[in-house]
Amino acid sequence: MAEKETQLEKIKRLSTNKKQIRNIATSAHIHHGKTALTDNLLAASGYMAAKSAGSLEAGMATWQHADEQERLLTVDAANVSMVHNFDGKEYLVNLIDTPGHVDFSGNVTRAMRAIDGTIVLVCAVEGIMPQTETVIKQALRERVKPVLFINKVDRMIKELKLTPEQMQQRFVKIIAEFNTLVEKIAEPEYKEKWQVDIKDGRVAFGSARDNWAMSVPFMQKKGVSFKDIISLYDMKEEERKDWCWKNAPLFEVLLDMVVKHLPNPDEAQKYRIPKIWPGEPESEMGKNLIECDPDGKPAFVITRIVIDPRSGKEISAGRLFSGTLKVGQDVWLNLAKQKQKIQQVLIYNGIKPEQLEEISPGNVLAISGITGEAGETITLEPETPFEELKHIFEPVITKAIEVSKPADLPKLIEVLRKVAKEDPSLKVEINEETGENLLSGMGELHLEIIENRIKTEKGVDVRTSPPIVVYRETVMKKSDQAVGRSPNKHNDFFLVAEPLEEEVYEAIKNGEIREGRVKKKDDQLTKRLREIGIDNDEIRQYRNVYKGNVFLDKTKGEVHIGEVIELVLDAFEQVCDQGPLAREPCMKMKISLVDIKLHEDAIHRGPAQVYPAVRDALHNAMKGGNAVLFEPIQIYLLEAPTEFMSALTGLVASKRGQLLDVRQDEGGVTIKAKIPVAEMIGWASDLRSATEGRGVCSLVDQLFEKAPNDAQSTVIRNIRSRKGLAENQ
Ligand SMILES: Nc1nc2c(ncn2[C@@H]2O[C@H](COP(=O)(O)OP(=O)(O)OP(=O)(O)O)[C@@H](O)[C@H]2O)c(=O)[nH]1
Ligand SMILES: [Mg+2]
Repeated sequence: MAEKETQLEKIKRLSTNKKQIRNIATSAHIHHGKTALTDNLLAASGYMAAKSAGSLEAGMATWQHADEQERLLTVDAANVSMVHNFDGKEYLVNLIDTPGHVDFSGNVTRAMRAIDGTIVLVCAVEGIMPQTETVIKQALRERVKPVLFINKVDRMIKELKLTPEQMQQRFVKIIAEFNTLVEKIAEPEYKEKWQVDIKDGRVAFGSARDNWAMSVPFMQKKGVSFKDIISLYDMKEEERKDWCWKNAPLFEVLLDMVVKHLPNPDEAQKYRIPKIWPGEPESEMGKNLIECDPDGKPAFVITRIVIDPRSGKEISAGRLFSGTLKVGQDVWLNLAKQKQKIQQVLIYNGIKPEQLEEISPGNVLAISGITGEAGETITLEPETPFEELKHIFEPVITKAIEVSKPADLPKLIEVLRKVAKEDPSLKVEINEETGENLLSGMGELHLEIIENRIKTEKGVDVRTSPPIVVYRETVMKKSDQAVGRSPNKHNDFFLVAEPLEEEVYEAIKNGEIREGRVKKKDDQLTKRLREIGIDNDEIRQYRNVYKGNVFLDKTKGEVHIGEVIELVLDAFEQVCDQGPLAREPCMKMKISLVDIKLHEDAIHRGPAQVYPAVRDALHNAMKGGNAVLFEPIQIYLLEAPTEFMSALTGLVASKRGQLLDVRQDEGGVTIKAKIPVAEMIGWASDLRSATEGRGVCSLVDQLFEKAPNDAQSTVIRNIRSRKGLAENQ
């Protein structure tokens, strides 16, 4: 039977056997070798010619956009599936190759929802880098278990010419740093359990490009020593390839590690579901999810949307956590609140999505016929949706985008809606009245790629403005009670604005406190606020958590409050989106409704009365709280040979930057610096010229800080004039 079975039939058979599935990703700092590894794994499973696997020049199999080949980097996450034999059993490995460039790391956040384990790659020469820490954070937040692959060991042998002892020392150092990160980031239960151990085989090392890998258990099995490995590169190329294929096959070492040490969906969902799904674990849905039950109620989460350029059809890839998805099924989209019909269910066969009649839970798969958004939970009837897919960084760079030919405007608007759907890290603001459309992204490269795709793939000729920095508005101190009166003068709202507690803000940012209106008693919110030390009375007053701001209702015994509170919260959200200083978004504010005077008759307190009154009250309260602008700041790690130390520090100083740390060792100089995003325009070329092209930089973190006092009024004036705001607007 085995001979007659096609690859697709085999995948189909394995996809129904939960114990023999692994859902994984590659994740790493930029260019540490994720795609080379993915390509070589695909090649070994017979999906592509071994000759061109992992070859940048020939093009990576998983690169699906021309810009990825042009720029030699991964932009989009790519889903692939393959079959691996381990200990006489076959396993279906669903793998997502993720991008390393920080501008695209939203794709990593979303991929993590679909998988249970990840291969974290670390370049043996560069070691642990800032983005390594970010991917570990992204994985652990979703309870995705990591294993470690130390890659580019060929460079370590050929360039650094290390002895077997030095090589081992270097591995030990990388592993120790990796484990320190796991210890620092993981939840208490996983701090130790998920540290990797070289002896038990949760660490492999090798060369993704040269198609070999090793682990300590594999070395013992094959009787290979570190000395043998070092002398690999003394062999002729053909001879080395043969030796590696026999003694150190990349696919076998890596996929054995995956099968042995990463969980199957059945095991993983038991502890992942309580973290990523906020519903009641004892409910029927809860039990179905925890058991990854094929006969249970279906629950599918969209993690990525691809729009077919020719047919315009949307393919939604994601993870099926429970139940069976079938062609023709009527399903419910919990965020969109709509019924829709599934047209196709697709499973990956290599890189190719192929149609099946139905697919079982615990798989990464795709469906068509649905128009949803990434993060959507698809079920049969309304259910508690999964936790929001919240990215670590926010978009900080914006460009205005306009069409060259006015007749193209409607087409541009349609295209912008599509790109925003395919790339949820992109924020699109469409203003059909003024025609000013804004694109906000994670960095200059991100916007450049999007602009190019609009031109080349979507065929609309567009122009963009120079980058605009998006600021934040907030308050510096607690205001007095401020009032806002409705236009009919029958309703008064009294508000107080004050800075939100740092810990509450952090908890919102980390996703420990969920954003949204607080409808009924929310146990998770109560628990977290209590841990922070917020008193019980105040916890009960929480009504809304919106973009890093909170709204509290402190009124007592007001009979009509229930009828207007939703309107009050609408107006609060409007001001959070566009603050009073320059219509920039607000952050880190605690707004309290302390008193309210309402007209007896509901007809006199509708939206037209409540909205302007609450907005006024809020504007006045923010004024009383010393409203200021915060600017986005990025923390970078800069590296260059030692002779460029003063050039680097000079460059940082010229960008209003601040040195946080300067280190020097045999590898060169490493500087940690804090630089305002407003000064980062043109950074890549400035860095290149300051270091003769030998400096590299990577983003460590992003935050907002008060813009300098002497710049506040100029910046506000500039933003207001750009937006065409009148004095009293
Ligand atoms: N010497 C050496 N080079 C490697 C190895 N693995 C990958 N490379 C090279 O490193 C560069 C980046 O490889 P990719 O596989 O594209 O890395 P990546 O992590 O997918 O990159 P991004 O997705 O853009 O973050 C390419 O030039 C590869 O040929 C390796 O084991 N040894
Ligand atoms: Mg890649």
